[in-house]
Amino acid sequence: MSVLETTKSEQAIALENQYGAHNYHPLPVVLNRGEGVYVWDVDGKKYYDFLSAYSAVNQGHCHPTIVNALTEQAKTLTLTSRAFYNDLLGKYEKFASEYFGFHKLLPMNTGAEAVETALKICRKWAYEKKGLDENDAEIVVCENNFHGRTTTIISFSNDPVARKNFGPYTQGFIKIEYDNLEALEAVLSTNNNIAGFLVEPIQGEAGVYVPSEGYLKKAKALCEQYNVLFIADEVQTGIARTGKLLAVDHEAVTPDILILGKALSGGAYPVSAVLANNDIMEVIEPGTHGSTFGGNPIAAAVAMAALTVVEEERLAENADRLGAIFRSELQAYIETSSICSLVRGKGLLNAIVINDDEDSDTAWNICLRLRDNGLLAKPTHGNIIRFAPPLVMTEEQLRDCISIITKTLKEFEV
Ligand code: IF1
Repeated sequence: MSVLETTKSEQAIALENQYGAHNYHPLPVVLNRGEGVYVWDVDGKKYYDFLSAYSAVNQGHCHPTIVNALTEQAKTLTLTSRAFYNDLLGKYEKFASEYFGFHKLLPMNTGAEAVETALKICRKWAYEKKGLDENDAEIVVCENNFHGRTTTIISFSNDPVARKNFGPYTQGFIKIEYDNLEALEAVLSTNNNIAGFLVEPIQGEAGVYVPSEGYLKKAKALCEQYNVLFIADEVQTGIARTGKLLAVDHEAVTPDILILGKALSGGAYPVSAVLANNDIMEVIEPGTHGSTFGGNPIAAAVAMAALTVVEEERLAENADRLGAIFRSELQAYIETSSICSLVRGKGLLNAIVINDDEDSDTAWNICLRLRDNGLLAKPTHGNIIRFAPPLVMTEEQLRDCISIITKTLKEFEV
């Protein structure tokens, strides 16, 4: 190859650089194929995927059951809009409502849209059922939350990069410390205008921050006591990722409003949803909310297939079992490590903390070396590396991955 020639990877990256908005800083690897726990780059190199598209690909890349549902439905009927009925939406709504144990489902496409939907339902419920005066409703959220990218959602983010210069911001949100029941009780007991409490059962973007045992259960009890809706954002933690179908299942909590996205489609198509019981969902009437693509027949077919795979392949049990192995093996390594100080997580949603400043590039460099060694992961908050492989992984594959990770960390030990 002459010095002027560029590789296929370099060409793909240069095109994105020139013609795409620069709203991401991807790890330099260009993928063009995926199957199960593996992805391949344009030069044919094979990797373990340890991000799973931020937990959207829990069922593994290009799962045949899901791809088949997608392609068959794509050949039959793709979109009707909600101006007319289609023959799959009702079937899917029944299937998913029963699957998660709610009366009703409202279909959307992306996680952020589903969060917005939940916030709208919560506010309308507060005015029409709880009896708050119009425009007085407030929703309690947690510091270091991540719920998406819309203007309302970033209004209650405290990440300066996500927020700055996108104001003016939406009113009506109160931020309290995550994993702090006293803070929740303090705001609920002193403010009569609280409509809901929006929470991630494990904070993903914050660095896979698992709250104290009992936090969710007691938070739900406080919400009940003060007639406030408990809204669980399970976009990232849901659908078997943490070793149970939902992360709230670890504490036997039933949210008033459940928000799902990502793995609801196994990553094959954008599908999100909000679930609630009739007394809450009935505040939504014709014209109050909607989406052109929400509830389309492809989404319905894909989501039913994706949920069927989760059940048939017992992915929650597998995530639970493999997650325990992952954390105990990594913990054993960390005992004698100077570069890595902590492993935490639940099921197959885990992270390690690298012993360096948040603004150091050590974690980034470790991820580059992991890539060279055949495993793809991405740092979050500078010094934390998230590990979230597809849940269809076998124990043998997981042990192979653990040895890649520990071998790579060893190269950085001082
Ligand atoms: C990106 C993190 C993961 C979410 C929760 C709603 C949404 C998300 C709990 C919105 C989205 C994403 C989006 C992705 C990065 C990512 C992420 F790093 F920010 F934390 F998953 F780990 N609620 N999470 O985690 O869903 O509208 O994106 O479908 O590139 O911004 P969306």
